[in-house]
Amino acid sequence: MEAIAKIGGQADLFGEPQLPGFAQAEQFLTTREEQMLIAHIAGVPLTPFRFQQWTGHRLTCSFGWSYDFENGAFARAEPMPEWLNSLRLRAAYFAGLDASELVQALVTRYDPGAGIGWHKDRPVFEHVVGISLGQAATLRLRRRTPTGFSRFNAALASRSIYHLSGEARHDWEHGIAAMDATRWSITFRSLSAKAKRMIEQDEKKS
Ligand SMILES: O=C(O)CCC(=O)C(=O)O
Repeated sequence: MEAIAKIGGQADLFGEPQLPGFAQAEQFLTTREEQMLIAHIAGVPLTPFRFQQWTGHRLTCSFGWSYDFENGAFARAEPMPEWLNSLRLRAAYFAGLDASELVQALVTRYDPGAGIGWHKDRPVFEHVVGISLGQAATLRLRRRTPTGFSRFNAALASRSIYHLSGEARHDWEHGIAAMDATRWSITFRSLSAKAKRMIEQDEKKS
């Protein structure tokens, strides 16, 4: 499985990502695998994403670890279900990671009209590896400059995968505009050094 680094739908023939830390590949899943994953997600207890007083239109469920945007709590969550095991292995291979590092999986359903606003992932997480199902979307990335923003748009075809790390993950914000048909995503995350230290300290105390 050779990953071709792409951005904005343009293949980079030299395999170098045009935005450092961003890589993606299309046709990561077959149509049958996509349908099976969507069927599994139908059995997941998804709940509306909540941020303080605000309820988002997208529905989510965390496995492994969860970050609660209402109170900032970072805690262990339900273990990853078995049906995510082989996907996690393949996602880790794509990202050049060991599967054991991808300890969190966030399953998200975006119904028509739902998207995700500009953000950087929480500092407790490090690598982000996302798989897209259903409606195609555009991952928008932006970084503040002295005069405004630098921007990149990356097409997220259904059944494709992307990896955010380093500069793309830490220095750039990302978001997805609202879509007019349902999209699902499964994002795997590793923990940051900071989170690992926090967990170690907590375990020593208990
Ligand atoms: O749905 C996606 O692929 C992106 C999700 C995302 O940015 C997030 O959960 O922080």
